[in-house]
Amino acid sequence: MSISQTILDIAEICAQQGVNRLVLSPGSRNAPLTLAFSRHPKFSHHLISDERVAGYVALGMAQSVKHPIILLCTSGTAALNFGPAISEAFYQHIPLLVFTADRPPEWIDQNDGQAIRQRNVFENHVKKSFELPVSPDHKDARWQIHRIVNEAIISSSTGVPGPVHINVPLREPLYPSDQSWDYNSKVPIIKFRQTNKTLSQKHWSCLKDQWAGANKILIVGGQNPYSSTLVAALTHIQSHTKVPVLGDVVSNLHRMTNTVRHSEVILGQEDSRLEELHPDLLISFGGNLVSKNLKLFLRRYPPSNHWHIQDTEFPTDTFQNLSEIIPMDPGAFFSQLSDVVPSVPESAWYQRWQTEESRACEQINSFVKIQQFCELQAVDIVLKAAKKVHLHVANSTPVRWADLIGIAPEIIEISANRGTSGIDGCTSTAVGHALTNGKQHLLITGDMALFYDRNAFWHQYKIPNLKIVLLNNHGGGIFRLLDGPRKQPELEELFVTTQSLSAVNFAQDFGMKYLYCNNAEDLTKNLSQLFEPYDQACILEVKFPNHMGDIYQELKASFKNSYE
Ligand SMILES: Cc1ncc(C[n+]2csc(CCOP(=O)(O)OP(=O)(O)O)c2C)c(N)n1
Repeated sequence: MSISQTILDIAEICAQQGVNRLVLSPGSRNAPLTLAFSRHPKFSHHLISDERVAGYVALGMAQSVKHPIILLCTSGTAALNFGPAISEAFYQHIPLLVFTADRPPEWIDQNDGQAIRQRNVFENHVKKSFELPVSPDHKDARWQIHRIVNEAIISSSTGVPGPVHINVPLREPLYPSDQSWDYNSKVPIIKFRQTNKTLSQKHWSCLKDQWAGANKILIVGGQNPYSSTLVAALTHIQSHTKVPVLGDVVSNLHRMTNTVRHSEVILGQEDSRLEELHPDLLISFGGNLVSKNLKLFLRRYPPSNHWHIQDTEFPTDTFQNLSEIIPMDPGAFFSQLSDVVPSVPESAWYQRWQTEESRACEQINSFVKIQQFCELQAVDIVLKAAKKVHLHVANSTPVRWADLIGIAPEIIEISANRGTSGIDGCTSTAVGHALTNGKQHLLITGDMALFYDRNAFWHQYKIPNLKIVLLNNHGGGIFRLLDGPRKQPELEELFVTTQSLSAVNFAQDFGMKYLYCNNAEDLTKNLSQLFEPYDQACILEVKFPNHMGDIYQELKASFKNSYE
């Protein structure tokens, strides 16, 4: 009984294309692919039993190595569980090569086990979906399979990267017996020669005219992985033209000087003061923004022109006033823009934003200092202590507190699942990062997000370079902050969904070092312990005397009255 040579060719093509990291989940239907990949000398693999976790771990790995990671699972609901991570990868433009083993097509809807409609099952959240022919040994089928695997790899990593799905119907036998296992190094490899996009002189002169016609130009960065080219280009355009650069906490511009990082505070002011701050030319790049006030402000005060820099053909009109799509890499665009637009020695507009920034920075620091121990203060203490770490912030309030406080240049990079803002994979994504490099990784997370994704540690891999700060307010604390839910009598039961778990058993289950504190002093002490080396991940659970609800209302009010 033998496994088709074409299945081995799939692994060989991936290996020769440099796609040689695999995250797989157990099953029988996927056994031929499992063995084809894991027996290949060039492959490394991680076995993760929970497919939802496997998806997010692969996402974190792909984000870290900036290269497609292979995901593999068996047929049935196993495949559906890749869905959440695939949608996050789609919106964050992260390359994943998703293989789902499947029953032969004639068995779908025939009451056969683990048989669901997998063809195109992720079509709304992948760049491309493919289904391989069920009989892979006919010469034309082999040619088609070779071509599809090459095309899928190219599609996942070129243009705007993203997830690509290959559904693989497989007949029995699924397990080899006395078969010689040879990879055919002569498999066809299709190379894609990436070009660097730029604009014609005609387009540059149009943009130059718009630039010249604008008095108040603003550059806004949404979610973006750290890029030294982009930081260098923006630093130059800012000093050359005195145009303010607003960087959301997930824009990874924190290692740039003079960026405006407290837009949530600055734009939380009375409306009357915001009028003066609105731009007439807005230039944006990157993905989602965390700051709600910034989004509302840019929608409220539409500029005459809005350029969005992103290598894509479909418009992302987050502020409802998009006028230009510039399909270029932002780093390349801003470095070329410096050669096209005139230098400006000084600008009151630039100075105004710098003044707002330093005032807001002072304001948030003094507000945090005088509070009783709470999540906001805890995040402030943690962020000030964190040095040379890759920071991961979970959705809900942790990412919002990080955005309000701002992060220091000592933070290597920041990651957050802001593509879809789910709380279901924040821990697994950080685990994926930590499994790919020796850097120190720090995750700041809420309790719902951590316990929801506790299977992120249900595997055999030790993660000594992962440190976790758990802000345990026993439920979805964010709902105690939002005007809508906090006024409902059902708040605690139906929105906060109060929960009683603490992390002691969690840490024990997964052999982690456990630390605990419930005040600022002990937090500072425990943080130095947290960053000590251990042979497994370490978790510091932080508890709070009271809820943040009223403190947050006070904070918002302080933004409004900041000029009185
Ligand atoms: C998968 C998923 N389910 C539900 C939600 C809705 N949601 C947003 S925040 C939140 C509560 C998160 O609680 P926790 O992680 O403890 O953070 P906290 O609000 O306390 O900061 C929920 C349920 C979501 N974003 N993602």
